[in-house]
Amino acid sequence: MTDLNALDLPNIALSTQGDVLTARLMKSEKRNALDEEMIRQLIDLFAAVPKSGVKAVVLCADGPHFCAGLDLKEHYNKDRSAAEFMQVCRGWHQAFNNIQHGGVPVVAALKGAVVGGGLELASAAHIRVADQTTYFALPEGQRGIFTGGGATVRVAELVGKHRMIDMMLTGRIYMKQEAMDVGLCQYLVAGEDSETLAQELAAKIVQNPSLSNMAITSAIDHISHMSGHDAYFAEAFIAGVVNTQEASRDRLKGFVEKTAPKTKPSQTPS
Ligand code: 1HE
Repeated sequence: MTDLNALDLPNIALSTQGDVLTARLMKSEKRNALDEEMIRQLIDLFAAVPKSGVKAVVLCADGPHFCAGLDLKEHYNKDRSAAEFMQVCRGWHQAFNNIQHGGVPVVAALKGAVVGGGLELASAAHIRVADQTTYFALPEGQRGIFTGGGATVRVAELVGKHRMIDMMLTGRIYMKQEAMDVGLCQYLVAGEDSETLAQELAAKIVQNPSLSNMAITSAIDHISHMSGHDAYFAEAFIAGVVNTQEASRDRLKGFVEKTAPKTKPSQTPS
């Protein structure tokens, strides 16, 4: 098992409750903008998470904003060449691929700005919970730059490429119910606390067998990029492994013996 506390993460605070790790971005003085060092820390953390025994992660941020995207000051001051920035993007891709495909569910608790690279980071999480302050934007067009952290794949998948093009061309901001409606987040809480619901969801998720969670968080995305022919084969193969796992036997027995809960809406009036 990898000890996450042994990692060198000066800007990400870690805490664990049961099987859930909370990873908090701690650069609120910069609105959690992503510089090369923060990306290095995200790469290291999410490479280690699958080997740590953690069963779900809540990704959240210190301060009023989740993440202001690319560190524009660093980018300006370094005056990078094309080749250098391409390497920066490869680091972002590595970090966010580690988040999305590590096999451990990641729930992002969002607030304030989730913009540019901040939205790229959030879209690598499996579940996004927004609060009333959360807003989503891709201000790259206005800044004279382009997305480089996977948005052309992940954000385009969430909202559709035509909406993404509009966001980048016009700087359009989505928030609240409209952000839900276009698919930027799956949950919207009434107040200004997305973390409580994110923790509740994570606590629920860790009750599933880890192999099921790994298949759900990784296989669906991989399969969606395959041809139909290959996808059916891959799905059957994964289901062959997951649906016959030892951890599912008791759950199936519970259904057969009528002790397991049924899948139907709660009787409690809302
Ligand atoms: C930053 C950054 C940053 C804040 N890089 N330093 N991202 C953007 O275009 C968003 C840029 N940021 C903003 O529009 C605003 O800062 C916020 C709306 C996020 C927050 O506003 P506010 O009033 O709460 O804070 P602030 O006073 O603007 O920022 C506080 C400090 O954080 C300030 O530094 P200070 O030294 O003056 O105290 C800001 O300069 C600093 N800060 N955001 C660097 N992004 C792989 S390609 C990805 C491409 C993109 O991500 S494009 C989107 C870039």
